[in-house]
Amino acid sequence: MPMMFAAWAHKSWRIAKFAVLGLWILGQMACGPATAERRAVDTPEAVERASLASRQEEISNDGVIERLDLNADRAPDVVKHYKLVNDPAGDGKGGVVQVKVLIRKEVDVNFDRKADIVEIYGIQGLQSIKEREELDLDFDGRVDEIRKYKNGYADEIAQDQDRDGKIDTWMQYQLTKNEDGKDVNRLIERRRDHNGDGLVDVWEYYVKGTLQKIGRDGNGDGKPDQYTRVDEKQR
Ligand SMILES: [Ca+2]
Ligand SMILES: [Ca+2]
Ligand SMILES: [Ca+2]
Ligand SMILES: [Ca+2]
Repeated sequence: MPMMFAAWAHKSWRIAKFAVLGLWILGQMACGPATAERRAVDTPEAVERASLASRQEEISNDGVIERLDLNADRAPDVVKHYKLVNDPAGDGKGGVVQVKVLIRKEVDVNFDRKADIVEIYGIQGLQSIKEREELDLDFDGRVDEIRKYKNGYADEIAQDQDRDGKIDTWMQYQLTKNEDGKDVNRLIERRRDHNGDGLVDVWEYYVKGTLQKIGRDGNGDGKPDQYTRVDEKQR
Protein backbone atom coordinates (compact mmCIF):
# COMPACT_ATOMS: atom_id res chain seq x y z
CA MET A 1 0.00 0.00 0.00
CA PRO A 2 1.51 3.39 -0.90
CA MET A 3 2.38 5.50 2.15
CA MET A 4 -0.06 8.32 1.26
CA PHE A 5 -2.93 5.89 0.88
CA ALA A 6 -1.98 4.15 4.12
CA ALA A 7 -2.01 7.53 5.91
CA TRP A 8 -5.37 8.45 4.37
CA ALA A 9 -6.89 5.05 5.27
CA HIS A 10 -5.64 5.37 8.84
CA LYS A 11 -7.01 8.93 9.16
CA SER A 12 -10.45 8.09 7.74
CA TRP A 13 -10.51 5.03 10.00
CA ARG A 14 -9.98 7.20 13.07
CA ILE A 15 -12.67 9.68 11.93
CA ALA A 16 -15.19 6.82 11.45
CA LYS A 17 -14.38 5.42 14.90
CA PHE A 18 -14.94 8.81 16.53
CA ALA A 19 -18.25 9.22 14.64
CA VAL A 20 -19.55 5.83 15.82
CA LEU A 21 -18.40 6.41 19.37
CA GLY A 22 -20.03 9.86 19.39
CA LEU A 23 -23.35 8.48 18.17
CA TRP A 24 -23.12 5.61 20.62
CA ILE A 25 -22.53 7.99 23.56
CA LEU A 26 -25.55 10.08 22.44
CA GLY A 27 -27.63 6.88 22.35
CA GLN A 28 -26.47 5.97 25.84
CA MET A 29 -27.42 9.44 27.11
CA ALA A 30 -30.89 9.14 25.56
CA CYS A 31 -31.64 5.96 27.52
CA GLY A 32 -29.62 6.63 30.66
CA PRO A 33 -30.94 7.68 34.08
CA ALA A 34 -31.97 11.29 34.77
CA THR A 35 -28.59 12.45 36.02
CA ALA A 36 -27.24 16.01 36.22
CA GLU A 37 -25.31 15.40 32.97
CA ARG A 38 -28.49 14.22 31.29
CA ARG A 39 -30.47 17.33 32.28
CA ALA A 40 -27.64 19.57 31.10
CA VAL A 41 -27.99 18.37 27.49
CA ASP A 42 -31.78 17.93 27.35
CA THR A 43 -33.57 19.84 24.63
CA PRO A 44 -37.39 19.76 24.14
CA GLU A 45 -36.81 17.29 21.28
CA ALA A 46 -34.59 15.07 23.46
CA VAL A 47 -37.17 15.13 26.28
CA GLU A 48 -39.93 14.14 23.84
CA ARG A 49 -37.78 11.37 22.36
CA ALA A 50 -36.88 10.04 25.83
CA SER A 51 -40.54 10.04 26.89
CA LEU A 52 -41.47 8.15 23.73
CA ALA A 53 -38.59 5.64 24.05
CA SER A 54 -40.09 2.22 24.59
CA ARG A 55 -38.96 -1.13 25.89
CA GLN A 56 -40.44 -4.50 24.99
CA GLU A 57 -39.62 -7.85 26.51
CA GLU A 58 -40.29 -11.23 24.94
CA ILE A 59 -39.95 -14.25 27.25
CA SER A 60 -39.51 -17.82 26.04
CA ASN A 61 -38.67 -21.08 27.84
CA ASP A 62 -34.95 -20.46 28.13
CA GLY A 63 -34.45 -16.82 27.28
CA VAL A 64 -35.55 -13.23 27.18
CA ILE A 65 -35.25 -10.75 24.31
CA GLU A 66 -35.38 -7.09 25.30
CA ARG A 67 -35.94 -4.46 22.59
CA LEU A 68 -35.38 -0.75 23.16
CA ASP A 69 -36.59 1.91 20.74
CA LEU A 70 -34.62 5.04 21.60
CA ASN A 71 -35.84 7.40 18.85
CA ALA A 72 -39.54 6.39 18.85
CA ASP A 73 -39.62 5.28 15.21
CA ARG A 74 -41.12 1.93 16.25
CA ALA A 75 -37.95 0.09 15.21
CA PRO A 76 -35.75 -1.35 17.98
CA ASP A 77 -32.29 0.26 18.22
CA VAL A 78 -30.90 -1.88 21.03
CA VAL A 79 -31.74 -5.59 21.19
CA LYS A 80 -30.49 -7.61 24.16
CA HIS A 81 -30.68 -11.40 24.30
CA TYR A 82 -30.56 -13.04 27.72
CA LYS A 83 -30.34 -16.66 28.78
CA LEU A 84 -32.34 -17.66 31.85
CA VAL A 85 -29.95 -19.40 34.23
CA ASN A 86 -30.96 -21.14 37.45
CA ASP A 87 -29.38 -19.48 40.48
CA PRO A 88 -27.82 -22.34 42.52
CA ALA A 89 -28.66 -20.43 45.72
CA GLY A 90 -32.40 -20.73 44.92
CA ASP A 91 -34.89 -18.66 46.92
CA GLY A 92 -33.82 -20.11 50.28
CA LYS A 93 -37.05 -22.13 50.55
CA GLY A 94 -36.26 -24.84 48.00
CA GLY A 95 -37.76 -22.85 45.11
CA VAL A 96 -36.08 -22.15 41.78
CA VAL A 97 -34.84 -18.65 40.98
CA GLN A 98 -33.90 -17.80 37.40
CA VAL A 99 -31.51 -14.97 36.56
CA LYS A 100 -31.34 -13.09 33.23
CA VAL A 101 -27.77 -13.30 31.90
CA LEU A 102 -26.84 -11.23 28.82
CA ILE A 103 -25.50 -13.32 25.91
CA ARG A 104 -25.86 -10.96 22.92
CA LYS A 105 -26.40 -7.25 22.35
CA GLU A 106 -27.12 -5.55 19.02
CA VAL A 107 -27.01 -1.76 18.69
CA ASP A 108 -28.20 0.36 15.75
CA VAL A 109 -26.17 3.51 16.38
CA ASN A 110 -27.41 5.59 13.40
CA PHE A 111 -31.07 4.44 13.44
CA ASP A 112 -31.04 2.95 9.92
CA ARG A 113 -32.47 -0.34 11.24
CA LYS A 114 -29.22 -2.24 10.71
CA ALA A 115 -27.12 -3.23 13.76
CA ASP A 116 -23.72 -1.51 13.76
CA ILE A 117 -22.36 -3.03 16.97
CA VAL A 118 -22.87 -6.68 17.91
CA GLU A 119 -21.51 -7.95 21.23
CA ILE A 120 -21.39 -11.65 22.09
CA TYR A 121 -21.02 -12.87 25.67
CA GLY A 122 -20.19 -16.18 27.32
CA ILE A 123 -21.54 -17.18 30.72
CA GLN A 124 -19.48 -17.86 33.84
CA GLY A 125 -21.76 -18.77 36.73
CA LEU A 126 -24.35 -15.99 36.65
CA GLN A 127 -22.02 -13.47 34.98
CA SER A 128 -21.78 -12.35 31.34
CA ILE A 129 -18.22 -12.29 30.00
CA LYS A 130 -17.67 -10.46 26.70
CA GLU A 131 -16.14 -12.78 24.08
CA ARG A 132 -16.51 -10.92 20.80
CA GLU A 133 -17.55 -7.57 19.35
CA GLU A 134 -18.28 -6.75 15.69
CA LEU A 135 -18.44 -3.13 14.52
CA ASP A 136 -19.66 -1.55 11.28
CA LEU A 137 -17.89 1.79 11.63
CA ASP A 138 -19.01 3.38 8.33
CA PHE A 139 -22.62 2.07 8.41
CA ASP A 140 -22.42 0.29 5.04
CA GLY A 141 -23.72 -3.00 6.47
CA ARG A 142 -20.27 -4.65 6.42
CA VAL A 143 -18.26 -5.38 9.56
CA ASP A 144 -15.01 -3.35 9.66
CA GLU A 145 -13.65 -4.38 13.05
CA ILE A 146 -13.82 -7.63 15.04
CA ARG A 147 -12.62 -7.72 18.63
CA LYS A 148 -12.01 -11.00 20.42
CA TYR A 149 -11.86 -10.97 24.21
CA LYS A 150 -10.23 -13.21 26.78
CA ASN A 151 -11.01 -12.77 30.49
CA GLY A 152 -12.62 -9.42 29.72
CA TYR A 153 -9.63 -8.03 27.72
CA ALA A 154 -9.30 -7.77 23.92
CA ASP A 155 -6.64 -10.25 22.82
CA GLU A 156 -7.14 -9.77 19.06
CA ILE A 157 -8.53 -6.86 17.05
CA ALA A 158 -8.99 -7.39 13.31
CA GLN A 159 -9.79 -4.46 11.00
CA ASP A 160 -10.74 -3.80 7.37
CA GLN A 161 -8.78 -0.56 7.18
CA ASP A 162 -9.16 0.08 3.43
CA ARG A 163 -12.91 -0.76 3.52
CA ASP A 164 -12.90 -3.28 0.68
CA GLY A 165 -14.96 -5.74 2.75
CA LYS A 166 -11.94 -7.92 3.62
CA ILE A 167 -10.08 -7.90 6.93
CA ASP A 168 -6.50 -6.70 6.27
CA THR A 169 -5.04 -5.88 9.71
CA TRP A 170 -4.77 -8.11 12.78
CA MET A 171 -3.48 -6.91 16.14
CA GLN A 172 -2.56 -9.28 18.95
CA TYR A 173 -2.57 -8.08 22.55
CA GLN A 174 -1.18 -9.58 25.73
CA LEU A 175 -2.26 -8.85 29.27
CA THR A 176 0.83 -8.11 31.32
CA LYS A 177 2.02 -5.95 34.22
CA ASN A 178 3.55 -2.51 33.81
CA GLU A 179 6.46 -1.11 35.83
CA ASP A 180 4.05 -0.24 38.66
CA GLY A 181 2.68 -3.79 38.77
CA LYS A 182 -0.66 -2.77 37.26
CA ASP A 183 -2.49 -4.78 34.56
CA VAL A 184 -1.89 -3.44 31.05
CA ASN A 185 -3.14 -4.91 27.79
CA ARG A 186 -0.30 -4.32 25.33
CA LEU A 187 -0.06 -4.63 21.56
CA ILE A 188 2.54 -7.32 20.83
CA GLU A 189 2.11 -7.96 17.10
CA ARG A 190 0.40 -6.27 14.16
CA ARG A 191 -0.02 -8.16 10.90
CA ARG A 192 -1.06 -6.52 7.66
CA ASP A 193 -2.21 -7.70 4.25
CA HIS A 194 -1.21 -4.64 2.19
CA ASN A 195 -1.90 -6.03 -1.28
CA GLY A 196 -5.34 -7.48 -0.42
CA ASP A 197 -4.60 -11.08 -1.51
CA GLY A 198 -5.73 -12.46 1.85
CA LEU A 199 -2.16 -13.32 2.93
CA VAL A 200 -0.25 -11.34 5.54
CA ASP A 201 2.78 -9.57 4.03
CA VAL A 202 4.02 -7.33 6.88
CA TRP A 203 4.49 -8.27 10.54
CA GLU A 204 5.28 -5.69 13.20
CA TYR A 205 6.62 -6.92 16.52
CA TYR A 206 6.25 -4.81 19.67
CA VAL A 207 7.98 -5.04 23.05
CA LYS A 208 6.42 -3.09 25.96
CA GLY A 209 4.20 -1.34 23.40
CA THR A 210 7.12 -0.14 21.23
CA LEU A 211 7.80 -1.34 17.67
CA GLN A 212 11.05 -3.34 17.65
CA LYS A 213 11.16 -5.35 14.43
CA ILE A 214 9.35 -5.56 11.09
CA GLY A 215 9.07 -8.79 9.10
CA ARG A 216 8.17 -8.88 5.40
CA ASP A 217 7.12 -11.63 3.03
CA GLY A 218 9.39 -11.23 -0.01
CA ASN A 219 8.46 -14.42 -1.90
CA GLY A 220 4.66 -14.39 -1.46
CA ASP A 221 4.31 -17.59 0.60
CA GLY A 222 2.50 -15.83 3.47
CA LYS A 223 5.44 -16.15 5.89
CA PRO A 224 7.98 -13.49 6.96
CA ASP A 225 11.44 -13.97 5.40
CA GLN A 226 13.02 -10.49 5.63
CA TYR A 227 13.43 -8.73 8.98
CA THR A 228 14.32 -5.13 9.81
CA ARG A 229 15.19 -3.90 13.29
CA VAL A 230 13.56 -0.60 14.15
CA ASP A 231 15.90 1.72 16.00
CA GLU A 232 15.05 4.78 18.06
CA LYS A 233 15.28 7.24 15.10
CA GLN A 234 12.85 5.31 12.89
CA ARG A 235 10.02 5.15 15.44
CA1 LIG B 1 -35.77 3.26 16.76
CA1 LIG C 1 -27.19 1.14 11.71
CA1 LIG D 1 -18.59 -1.14 7.20
CA1 LIG E 1 -9.47 -4.69 3.46
